Amino acid sequence: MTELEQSAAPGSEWWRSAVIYQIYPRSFADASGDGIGDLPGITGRLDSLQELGIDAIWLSPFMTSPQKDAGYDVTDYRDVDPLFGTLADFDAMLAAAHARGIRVIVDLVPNHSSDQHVWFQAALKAAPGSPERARYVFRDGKGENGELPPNNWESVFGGGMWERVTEADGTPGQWYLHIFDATQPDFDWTNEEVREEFRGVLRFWLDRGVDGFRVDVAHGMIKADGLPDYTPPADAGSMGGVDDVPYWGQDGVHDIYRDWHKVLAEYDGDRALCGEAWLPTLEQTALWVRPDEMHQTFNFPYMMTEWDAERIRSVIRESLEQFGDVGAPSTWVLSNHDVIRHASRLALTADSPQGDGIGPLSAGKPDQAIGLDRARAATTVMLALPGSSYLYQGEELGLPEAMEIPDEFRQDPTWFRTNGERYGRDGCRVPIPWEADAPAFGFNETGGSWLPQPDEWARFARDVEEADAGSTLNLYKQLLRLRRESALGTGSMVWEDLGADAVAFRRGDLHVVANLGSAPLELGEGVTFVAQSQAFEGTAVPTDTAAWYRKA
Ligand code: ISL
Repeated sequence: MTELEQSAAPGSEWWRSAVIYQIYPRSFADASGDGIGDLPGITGRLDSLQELGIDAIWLSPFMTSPQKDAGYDVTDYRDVDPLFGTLADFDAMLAAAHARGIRVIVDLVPNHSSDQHVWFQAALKAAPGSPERARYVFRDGKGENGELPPNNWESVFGGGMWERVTEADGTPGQWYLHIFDATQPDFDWTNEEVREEFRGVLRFWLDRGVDGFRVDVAHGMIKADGLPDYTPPADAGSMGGVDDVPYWGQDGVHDIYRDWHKVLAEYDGDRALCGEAWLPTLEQTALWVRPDEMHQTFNFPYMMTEWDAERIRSVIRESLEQFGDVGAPSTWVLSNHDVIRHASRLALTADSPQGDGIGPLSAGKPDQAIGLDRARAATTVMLALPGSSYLYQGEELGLPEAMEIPDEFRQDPTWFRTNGERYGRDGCRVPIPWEADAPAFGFNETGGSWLPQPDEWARFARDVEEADAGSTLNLYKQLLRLRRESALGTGSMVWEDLGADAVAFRRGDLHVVANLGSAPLELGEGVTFVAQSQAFEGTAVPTDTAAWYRKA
């Protein structure tokens, strides 16, 4: 590698450099004690997030929902589900966050609603061809009596993408499309009524004062004309194939975001849209953040990069290029509520691929110590990169994936739709530990927890880690403080060549290195360490370790 300088696209808006902490409301803090987290629980724990040193929070959905997909199945986009509290609780949480200088982004789920949404219920009662059906994707089936689905698409959660309805007169009827669970019918976004409804939803939350939206399935809202058959290539993996997939990344989605961009621009304070668009290449991903579209989009190619120095260097380099070309910041993310926690994922082997979750019977479970070392090193690199970083609740504690959840507790629709062939995502969604000696590790006062917490999580509890100078929590706090002091979220970086097994670059006079090789990496004389992903003596960086340092 030669000396190559790369910059984050310039601009002063907060979202270009913010560290945004994802709260999964069910599993963060439970004030009501019913075993499911809630908004008052979040309000009560905001001080901990302020101490952590993040800039903003993103809340996964808390709107009214029958919870068939943990809230990603909404019945009322303008209200809070009683499980999580009330609109007044939301306002109180928002005010309390703002009072601490923490911005708030809410999750918006526009690709599909719940099947319990009034619009879908009306569509079921209405006739084929009616305006009620036209808000969703209803089609006649194939075959002599319409008994076959309209095409061969397969749901992300397993099984087919179509469900047949029974018409009002009791006869088997049309089919409706659902990219995800059958309880999550897709809207028809070519319908102006749907567009107008969501402009209203955006305004509802913007008027309440939210700083932006994380937009669910931002690559799926438009389907190719004629809904042609499509079979993903066998090696597509979790990122999908690179070919033209008729339900992902269709050109028409961009018109929707250009429209939303204008809605947000009517408001003060740099409100932002962040797209959840799983695209296999960075070139495609960057299309979501052209200047008149979204402000950020998740960098999933970065998140999915395995623990390999060459691949990590190259995905960082390409991210800065591709996002920079359209004037957007790159985002960086290592964990969220859909993937195996990175403290486990980064130690997976080819025998235990990522994507299906890990459960009691999974082969080749990751080594926890190696996973945690790598996770801490990966975060130490990530928080030094120019751009905006996303953290997922619990990663600041070094939480591993919960791998031993008994089957009877599982709730992810993936588990049910594949008859247990894929464990799904429950393992990264377990309520997080706050106090080692409290009921449910301080998640609430009753000890209830919608997914069981592993006993070993006592050692990851926040109070234990607060008291331990070498804990993952104190590493995160230190990195976030230094990142803020040195404004690392903006500006340029210069790549350094410290060998094939290193990821190394410089931010001004601050050097960053991660050693992914099997031998220690000697940095030589005159080095002063500012941060180490795990403590070591001398100037040789151990395997699976990262550091920030200055040179004499
Ligand atoms: O597109 C994919 C693979 O190519 C999927 O990973 C998909 O984009 C992803 O599962 C979407 O996730 C989001 O929407 C789901 C919800 O279950 C997830 O929790 C949410 O993050 C349906 O709303």
